[in-house]
Amino acid sequence: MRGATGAATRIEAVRGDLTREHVDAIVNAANSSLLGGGGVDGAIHAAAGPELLAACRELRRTRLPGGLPVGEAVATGAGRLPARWVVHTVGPNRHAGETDPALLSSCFTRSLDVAARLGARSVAFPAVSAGVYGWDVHDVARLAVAAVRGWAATPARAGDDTPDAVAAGERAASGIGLVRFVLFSDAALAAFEEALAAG
Ligand code: AR6
Repeated sequence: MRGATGAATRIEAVRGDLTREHVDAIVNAANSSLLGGGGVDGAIHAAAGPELLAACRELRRTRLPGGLPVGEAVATGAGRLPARWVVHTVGPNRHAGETDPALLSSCFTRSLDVAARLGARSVAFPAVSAGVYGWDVHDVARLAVAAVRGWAATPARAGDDTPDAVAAGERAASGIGLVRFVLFSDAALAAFEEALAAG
């Protein structure tokens, strides 16, 4: 059960292509430049069209001249995608020595914070960092499921206006009723199903 609304957040895993998801927000496994790349990032930019890259360039010019830090998240529109928004996050790159699991958990919780603030009701994630960035998909699945469950379960604390409490208030007031992990392979799907079944 989640916070003040008492509504449950459904968490599920499916096999599929994130670019075809009809949810309010899809999450992009981007890099700090936000200017595109391979993997799911490349697929999202290809399917969304030039509007997405233009929005990312604008973010770099205005709010993020130094790029998006690892573990953080930021939203743009979604161009031609069926989703309304793309939430861009940057996973830790194991090949660059970024092995702190808290950074990967943060990708999921910060993305949900951003999506909640937009008013999204459904959010779809890929297996952030499980491709080019070299994390074991089982580790990603465990961390992702725990992070989303923790996010959905954290209650707001009335009268507390610290940044953590404000974020908790946004979580509690959020209408995110569905979080879907969209996996590109049977092996990745199995890893997420195992993590979900582990309660
Ligand atoms: N739908 C769902 N999942 C997908 C799709 C898709 N269309 N395409 C790939 N995946 P990766 P990372 C899976 O490499 O490890 C980029 O160049 C893929 O099988 O996309 O966070 C960025 O610009 C894997 O399980 O992201 C960064 O430089 C998962 O998505 C870097 O790669 C994530 O793999 C980020 O690396």
